[in-house]
Amino acid sequence: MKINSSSFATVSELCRGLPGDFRWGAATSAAQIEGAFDLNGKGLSIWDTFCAEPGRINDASNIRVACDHYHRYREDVGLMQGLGLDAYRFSIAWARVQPAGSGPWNEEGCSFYDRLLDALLGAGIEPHLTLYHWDLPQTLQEAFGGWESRAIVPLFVAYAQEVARRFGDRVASISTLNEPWCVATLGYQTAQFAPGKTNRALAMQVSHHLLMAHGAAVQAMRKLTRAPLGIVLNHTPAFAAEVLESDRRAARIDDGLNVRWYMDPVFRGHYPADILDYLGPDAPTVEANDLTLIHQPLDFLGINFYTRSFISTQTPPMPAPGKRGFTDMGWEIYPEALTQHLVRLAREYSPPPIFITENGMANADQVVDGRVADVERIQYVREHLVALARAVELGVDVRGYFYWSLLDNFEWNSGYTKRFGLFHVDYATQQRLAKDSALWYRDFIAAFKSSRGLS
Ligand code: IFM
Repeated sequence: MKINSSSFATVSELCRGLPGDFRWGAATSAAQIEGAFDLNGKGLSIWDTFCAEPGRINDASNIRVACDHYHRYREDVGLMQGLGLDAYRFSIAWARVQPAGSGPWNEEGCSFYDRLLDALLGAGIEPHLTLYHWDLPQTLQEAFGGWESRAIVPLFVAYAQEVARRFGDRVASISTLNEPWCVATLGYQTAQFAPGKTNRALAMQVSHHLLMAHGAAVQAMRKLTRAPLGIVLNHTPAFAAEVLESDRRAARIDDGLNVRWYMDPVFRGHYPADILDYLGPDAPTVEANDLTLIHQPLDFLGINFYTRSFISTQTPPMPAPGKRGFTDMGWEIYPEALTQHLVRLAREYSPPPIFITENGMANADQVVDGRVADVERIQYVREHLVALARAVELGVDVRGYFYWSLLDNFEWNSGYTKRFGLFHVDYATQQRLAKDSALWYRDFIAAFKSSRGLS
């Protein structure tokens, strides 16, 4: 079935400024799709523990089976191939390959990723590997508090080195961390994510250890692999309501905590001074040379973009206008922020080439007569591609786009209640069904390639 061909023809035209070798992909992460939570020697992760705590996950679900990708990866690679994807972004479950997070490696766990990589390469799809997408081995959490201690850094480095040795020659890139802001803030300040703590000082210390682990792992992996190395950051640009004077100040702090707290040390070698002031006693302990370690040359920057944050200090706060509506996560749809933000990053940081490593929407999808007519998602993707293309026209070096997510999957504390996938998953049968957005994306990629004589 062809979907709405006029809309992708227009986008293809609007995307004419993108380089011919622009990568079209989709993304997932291990904990959200693999299942097989304790199979073949896999150790538990902090998300297994978190899911078992009453009240943590909205639908009281867990990640024991998820999308059963561990057993269905061939079928899933087939789905990617059917869409004509160039690239697939996935993560390694640390506890699958090294069950306790230190010590012996689990050959059966490693062989799963060997098979996955072989299947992807056989299908002509570039694998983009992420080392850490939130599923810390539980043993490390219990032994010394995981990211709460500097002791995590050498262990993460050893893990990264072994991954680089085993898989580095077959992957198109390695990202150290996915969204360290979420790990630190949602895991340690707001308790929405594992391990579920509420301590801002600890959250900031965790963010520092994450950044150190990133820098140290990049430095160590350079000697072992020629794969491009980078980091993936989630950016939610802050827009002030600009009703009160204080709105602008609050937006600057929000930006500082979400964007500059990670960009400044990675690309400039220091933390933002205004945020250190703002944090006061909650600022992390930083030792000599930590920032030099964090400030490593990178080959790419991954940006995950979903929405903006609208900052109002009024009581009650002024709501975001939401002219284009809100997703099923309640996130405002505001694609223009993507253009503005990319241009700002290029201007302020001169980063290496950027990949949009995640972008997508949760939608209240319904299967009706064997079809999911998710027009809202098609519209969302189209508008974000237009915004991305505009940034490229304005001179930003963006090399690829990964839709989040390939499949409906475990959406962390929302459990299975939010559907982000291009493919609908019936969790009772594990049947995958291409939504209209998947067919649109397939046809769009084909149109883009044919417009460049690539197919
Ligand atoms: O599902 C998550 C993903 O794991 C990280 N980035 C945001 C997505 C949607 O919330």
